[in-house]
Amino acid sequence: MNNIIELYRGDITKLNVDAIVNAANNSLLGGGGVDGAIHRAAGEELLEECRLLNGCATGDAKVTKGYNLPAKYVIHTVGPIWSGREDDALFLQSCYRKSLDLAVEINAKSIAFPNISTGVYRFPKTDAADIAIETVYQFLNQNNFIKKVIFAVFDDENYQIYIEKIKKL
Ligand code: AR6
Repeated sequence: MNNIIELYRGDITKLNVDAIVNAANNSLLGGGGVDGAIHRAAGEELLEECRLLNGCATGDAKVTKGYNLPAKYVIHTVGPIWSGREDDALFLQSCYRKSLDLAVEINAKSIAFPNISTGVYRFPKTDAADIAIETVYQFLNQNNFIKKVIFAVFDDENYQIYIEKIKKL
């Protein structure tokens, strides 16, 4: 498992993988944070394709091409805005799970995730990391199609959290 899961520190838009995951909002029409960075790097055509998707429910995922990105595809998922309720965790888990399912559907063997919901959406970072790692780990135990899963961490706090947790896998 250790050679499938990888930790990368930096900008997810630079990664040359089959699919990168976007932490989007329900409109899928762009925003700040990683969403803004992905739209800027992919170019205008990404927004044009997103307009055809009619948004996305929280916990769900939809795919577009990657346009000017090195990644072939962008899987847009919508994390929960942290509320403190129990279903926050279920929605976040669903983001990872549905993104992985979609990756298999589009034949993506390598996928990179940002730390969904841990920015503007304020999901506690340690809990979010537990959910992300656990969901990916479980998926990889049941499915051997995906050969590389990269956790792309951008901020110091997430980096420290992930490095500790990944060591223990
Ligand atoms: N590469 C990788 N990770 C990044 C990058 C990057 N270029 N830029 C930021 N991050 P956020 P959310 C990390 O706020 O909490 C948007 O406006 C960042 O350090 O981007 O799911 C959407 O349109 C953090 O750990 O996403 C939504 O409205 C993580 O990405 C809303 O924000 C997620 O932070 C979604 O909020």
